[in-house]
Amino acid sequence: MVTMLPPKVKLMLALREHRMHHVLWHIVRDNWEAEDDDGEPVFSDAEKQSIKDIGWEPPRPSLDKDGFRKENNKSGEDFLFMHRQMILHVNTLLSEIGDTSYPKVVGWTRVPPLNDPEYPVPPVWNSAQDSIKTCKTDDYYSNIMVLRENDFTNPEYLSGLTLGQLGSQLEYRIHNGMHLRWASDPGEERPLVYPSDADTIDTKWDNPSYDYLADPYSSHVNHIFWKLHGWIDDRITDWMRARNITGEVPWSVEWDMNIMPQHGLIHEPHLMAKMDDGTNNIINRMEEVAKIVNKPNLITPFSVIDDGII
Ligand SMILES: [Cu+2]
Repeated sequence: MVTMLPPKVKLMLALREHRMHHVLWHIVRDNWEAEDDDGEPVFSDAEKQSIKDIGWEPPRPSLDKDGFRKENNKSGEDFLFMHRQMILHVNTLLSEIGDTSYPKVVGWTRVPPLNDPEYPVPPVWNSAQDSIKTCKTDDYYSNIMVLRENDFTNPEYLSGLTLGQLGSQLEYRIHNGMHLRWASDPGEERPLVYPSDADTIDTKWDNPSYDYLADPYSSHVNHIFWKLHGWIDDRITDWMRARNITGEVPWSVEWDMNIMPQHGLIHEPHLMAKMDDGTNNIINRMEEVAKIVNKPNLITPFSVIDDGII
């Protein structure tokens, strides 16, 4: 049965600070090393320095200058860790709410197959980007997605990967495709670059009804995000089993959640009740980062759906 997120959770996730956090986290790490068609870096040295000064330098870039995955720099662990933090965050709020119909995040037990009655693939729309059109096809499921699912649940395959390789492969070889495949026509789409007469992302996109799965500003507001990320997160358990690892997840890198907000959650779930100076400071810093990254030629999050950009 499909259960929707309790309204209180959806409202929390729709807060601007959570939207900003998620979109910036993905944009900064995807584009840190990116170059445009003329071979110019997407972020200049000065811009990178500003982002560093604000505390938002990605610990490890996830893509190289050409948009290919960096599989061996442990950036994949960042992906798994940060999204696990998001799940823990939502679970904390869910346990406070105590709604028995939705006690905690539970991932898909398998990627929804063709014609799944509970999680049908929403229809394609005319203006959808090509990568969305591709991911929604039956062919994409049958020839790519289900094979990847088989790999990522196969102990033999998993045992040959490091945790960082697993995270990188999951993110770009199946997770991005899932975001696009289950996205619904948003009607109006948030422009990736806000207009020159604006100085930040329009607050109209903060409405809880904007929960478009193909935009990281809104994807986590959509209940399907939690099904697919639950599935991704469960692969860590499969991987540990395949490598005979018990106990804690053997993260090989350390995160300091206090000084590096990009790693984890920025707030307690009670955020709506208490906004203090610390919260405002975090939000202001994100607004600064949003200004720096507001430019064309960015690799847009979720657009890398294979080993390369479609
Ligand atoms: Cu994400």
